[in-house]
Amino acid sequence: MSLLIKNGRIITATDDYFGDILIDGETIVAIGNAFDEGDLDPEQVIDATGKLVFPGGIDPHTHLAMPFMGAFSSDDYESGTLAALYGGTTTLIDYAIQSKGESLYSTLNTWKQKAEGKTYGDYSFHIAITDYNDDVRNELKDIIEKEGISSFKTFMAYKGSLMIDDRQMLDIMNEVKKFGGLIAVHATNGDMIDYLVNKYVSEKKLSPLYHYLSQPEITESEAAGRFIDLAFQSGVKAYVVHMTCEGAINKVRQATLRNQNLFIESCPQYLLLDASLYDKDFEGAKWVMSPPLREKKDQQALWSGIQQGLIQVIGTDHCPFMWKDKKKGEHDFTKIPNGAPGIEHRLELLYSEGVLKNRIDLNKFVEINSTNAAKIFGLFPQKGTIAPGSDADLVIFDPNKEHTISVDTHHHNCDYSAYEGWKVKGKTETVILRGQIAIKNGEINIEKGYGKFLKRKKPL
Ligand code: DUC
Ligand code: ZN
Ligand code: ZN
Repeated sequence: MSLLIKNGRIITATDDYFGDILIDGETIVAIGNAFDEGDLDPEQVIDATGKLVFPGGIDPHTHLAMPFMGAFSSDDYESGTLAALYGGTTTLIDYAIQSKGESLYSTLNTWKQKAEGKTYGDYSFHIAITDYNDDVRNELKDIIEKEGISSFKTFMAYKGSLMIDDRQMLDIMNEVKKFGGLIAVHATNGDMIDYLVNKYVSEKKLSPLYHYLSQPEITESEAAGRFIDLAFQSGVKAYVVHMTCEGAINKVRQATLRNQNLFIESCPQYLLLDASLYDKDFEGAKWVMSPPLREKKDQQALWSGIQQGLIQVIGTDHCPFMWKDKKKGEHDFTKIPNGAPGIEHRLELLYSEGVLKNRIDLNKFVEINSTNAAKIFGLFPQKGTIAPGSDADLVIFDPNKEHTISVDTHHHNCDYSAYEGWKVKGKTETVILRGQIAIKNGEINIEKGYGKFLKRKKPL
């Protein structure tokens, strides 16, 4: 199919101009000015006058259909990729979590099976290594070079389940470095948190507020600093997921004094929501996530971190749980499954709260929503930009349309919204995925299963 998008304001990480985009099949074939439709004879034409045209969003941090803390995250690959598309995210990179005793190949196959035939949007996986041993070490080369999984996640917290120790971390780093891969980390100090959780439980302090109090800022700044030092020592490319606070950003700022391949991600919830939500008694469980929401001063530090280039990526850590699952922790915060929904709202929140409030410009908006993730995770230039030869993954965005985020209108399979009642200006109008009009007029136009697994290259 050929498709011509006319008169849009095209925004990439570096450019901002008016033009026409010609798509043939799955690929952008030409960009120009005032293309003559008669000569091109496209099968479809979209007039994007007055609209912004962005590269499709890439969310490199999601948890779909994940078994966790006695429940399953409530979006699977069908509903999760659908909600993502409605919000302008055309590609996501989900976390395949190794179970104890399992090989990395088995982990990858298990998660591929969950996704296969179900997805609307394109997808890949990072593998989270939770049980490291010689057999796992020996799999790393093939997983990177043959399977196209070039990033691995490690946990410095969730003691007793997901957490690994520093010695294991260093060995993983050194092995992954040999093959050009990247190590991502959930950087909070598992022992400190475990100590504080036990203290509050023994004092019968069991409301969601104590989830927050058991993960103070220093648990994150300490672990982030330690991880950054370990990564520097090994020389591996390193990525800290969901950074939330000033103390951790300051560790990143210090590391810029030395030449290190270090990338940082934060999430909309840490930029926009704060810990006062834990004062709402059990309703605070809606925002029980790890790390927890922080303070206003941390939001300011994160926005500054984006402006200063210390934070390169905004993902969502989308990990929704139904309220009935959250209620398992009604009398004990340690039983509240950690996570919240957000995959659909990333672009509109960052546009409304970021661009329109002059915290970021349009180029930075594209950088943090799409281009940098594509570069860091080995998808660029197939994904993450608008250029001839790139996949035709495009968002046509109405900068003036106002709407209110609500459980009544979101596409997440979750019975509450983390942003209920939040008013935003700017809305994804049309979404194109590999040349197909996927979302138009609020309707999905592609079949389930259209989304494809992406083998990734090594990080740039
Ligand atoms: N944090 C969450 O809140 N949920 C999933 C995993 C994580 O690290
Ligand atoms: Zn995490
Ligand atoms: Zn996560």
